[in-house]
Amino acid sequence: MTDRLGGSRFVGGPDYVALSEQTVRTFLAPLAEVSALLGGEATQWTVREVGDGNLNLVFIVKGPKGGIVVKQSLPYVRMVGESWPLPLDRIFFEYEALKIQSAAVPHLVPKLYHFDRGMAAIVMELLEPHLILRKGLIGGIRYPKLAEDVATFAAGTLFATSDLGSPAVVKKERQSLFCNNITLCKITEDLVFTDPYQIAPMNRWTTPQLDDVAAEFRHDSALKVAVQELKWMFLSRGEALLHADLHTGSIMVTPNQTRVIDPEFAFYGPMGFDVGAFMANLLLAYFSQSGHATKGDDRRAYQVWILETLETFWTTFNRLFLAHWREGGGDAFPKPLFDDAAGEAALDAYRIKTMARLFADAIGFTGAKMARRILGLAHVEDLESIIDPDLRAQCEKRALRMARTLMTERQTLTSIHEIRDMAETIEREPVR
Ligand code: SR1
Ligand code: MG
Repeated sequence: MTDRLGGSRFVGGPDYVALSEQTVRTFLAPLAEVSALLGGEATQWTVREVGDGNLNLVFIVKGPKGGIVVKQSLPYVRMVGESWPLPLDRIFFEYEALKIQSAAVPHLVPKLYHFDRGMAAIVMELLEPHLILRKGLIGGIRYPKLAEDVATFAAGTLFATSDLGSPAVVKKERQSLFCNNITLCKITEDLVFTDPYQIAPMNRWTTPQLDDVAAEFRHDSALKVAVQELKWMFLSRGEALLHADLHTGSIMVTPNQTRVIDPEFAFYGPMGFDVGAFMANLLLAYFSQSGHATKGDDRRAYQVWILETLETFWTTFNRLFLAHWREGGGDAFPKPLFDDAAGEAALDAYRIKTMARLFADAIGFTGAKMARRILGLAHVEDLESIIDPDLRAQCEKRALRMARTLMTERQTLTSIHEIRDMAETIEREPVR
């Protein structure tokens, strides 16, 4: 079997077999720690396959004492089928990334119980009663701690894995490992940065309502330069270990708790990509709200909450990242070089300038991650669940207008207030 690049990177064990609700018990029974967590006998365990993502199998297993989750890679893209093979070993990158993230922000990622590379499976904590954030946003639920928690996750993981927060030798070892996550990076390179801007077999959009705007995206040279600059950054700037798929389907929540899951796309890339991914998905949720309005709730108040969350997320990320940097810990900008007042002032001015650059990067990636969910292969439930195609297209056109502006004007948009104002203005104005 060959992958999309023509190579063979299927590093599952010779005994790899996709699990089923029937075989999960046999897989788990010999694992002492897992069996103890579940309690009772394997015959008493209930198993349910619940995966609704694009790629993998996910089983929830419950026993008399407790529950766990088994996540297993399939050797192909679940949402497309066996015609699109994928390396099983993506689960290895997910496992390695989860370990690194858990060292930086243990309270924000699931606990790991077992990893079986041959079976391409991770056994981990069952997050209950957590809900996938995207579903909560569609349902109009408020999460008071969300902005701060995701900012803590992003600032903590990005800083700790960058040259600002880790010794160069550690970073290089990790970078050399994660640079093998080639096929999943290529998915992003194609689906986020390339396909929405050309005729591609897997693209789809609400048609005929969006035909014109899709064509405009394919013919707008300034936009294509802007998105290719972002792609170049994604390809070449290994600043930190990214989650690299930080959308609202990769976050599980209760009103009091947040957990970030699913880092199988992890690799060393530009930090703004993770920040932008989260902001993009908040904005997609924002623009989809009129499609979820009911007689009793026009969702306006909820939209205000989403924009407040966006603003708090960036301001908290900015503050926390700067705080980490002022503490230091990495090989870049060693403290002894700046040990007098003038040195410290110069360094701090540079830190502030870097955060402005990171904001501009993040804003550009926000735009790219919004557009791909409307014009590319993989869409989002926020918009897809709007049944009336005219109403859905109206929400999508607004989101695309914002996406395009974010990509082409990212260097002149300097504050999160401007982003918030832009979203509110676009939402108010009639859709052409
Ligand atoms: C073929 S995979 C489609 C998308 O699903 C994942 O969540 C990533 O976002 C990827 O681009
Ligand atoms: Mg995922």
